Amino acid sequence: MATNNKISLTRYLVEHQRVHNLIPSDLRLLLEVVARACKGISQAVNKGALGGVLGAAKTENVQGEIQKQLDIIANEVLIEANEWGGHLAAMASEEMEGIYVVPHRYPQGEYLLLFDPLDGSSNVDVNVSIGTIFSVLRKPENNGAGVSEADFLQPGNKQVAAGYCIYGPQTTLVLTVGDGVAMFTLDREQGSFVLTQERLTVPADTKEFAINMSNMRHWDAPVKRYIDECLQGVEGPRGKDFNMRWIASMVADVHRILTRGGIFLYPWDKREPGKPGKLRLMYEANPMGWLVEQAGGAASTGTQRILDVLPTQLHQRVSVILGSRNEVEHVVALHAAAATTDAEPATRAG
Ligand code: P6P
Repeated sequence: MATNNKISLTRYLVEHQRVHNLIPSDLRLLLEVVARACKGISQAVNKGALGGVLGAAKTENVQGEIQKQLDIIANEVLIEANEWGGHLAAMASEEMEGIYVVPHRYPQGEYLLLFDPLDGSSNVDVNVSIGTIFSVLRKPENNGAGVSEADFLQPGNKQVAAGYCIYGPQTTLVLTVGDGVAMFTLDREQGSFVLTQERLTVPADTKEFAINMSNMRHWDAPVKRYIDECLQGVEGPRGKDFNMRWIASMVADVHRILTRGGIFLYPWDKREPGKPGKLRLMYEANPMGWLVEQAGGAASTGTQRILDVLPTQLHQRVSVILGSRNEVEHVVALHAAAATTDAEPATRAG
């Protein structure tokens, strides 16, 4: 029988454990369980109306957002899949106010798992791609004391693994363990994730920006200036025309950027001036920021590298500007110039 040259997720992780000594076996097992849970979520999402799971639940999440039935289902799938394995001490989710400590009937492990179980879920009812975002941290040494929320409050540069699974025309898992970014496509006949791209790289330059333009009047000056210069096109200071995309599903917008480049912005705006942004640091910006950096891109709040932000709250939000490195650096330069009102950065064409 011809041996197919397909490399499964399991083989990729075993080789990263054995050959590159990059990941311990517990982390490999954790990632395989997360991937299996994502397959289960994909099945539920793909059923759509036939599964009777579309539409809103009768509850709100910790963010005060109406939960979709699939938000709750995805959250439960991830909890149930991961709580018994022995590699986790606790989990945190966009859909749960506090942390979920692994019950004492199961062995406690050395890792902390954070996730947005179904990001972009408002799109599920209109059949637009959505996804699961996850981040893995090590549980800090705490001399045998129980795990607490404070253990989760680590900057994104402490992540040991991060990824997402996008539920679209294909179900695709995108993952980093610190050795670049790999993409795995679900082979539904085999029921396994197969390596389809070993090392994703984000082009350093782009002509495509992703932002919710309806918020333009609320943005801060540097973001307004950046978008305005993009809209001026080839006659403007950038000397080139730009395209715009906004799927309103971070997983889908980031997947496009990892695949062909671009810049994604969800900046602070004055609708809720007390909040630094809409997206959450711990289980959206940090994992996506690390993936983009591992693919050669950049991820900034506008004034700071996202992965260096020191968290103070589990569900805190952050301003997000990520994607093609040169474009992100250009937006950061506009923020720096605005901070020193007398300095004006030369708007770099190209
Ligand atoms: P808006 C989805 O609700 C989400 O959290 C991200 O996936 C997405 O990028 C953003 O919000 C969309 O926000 O304000 O454009 O609906």
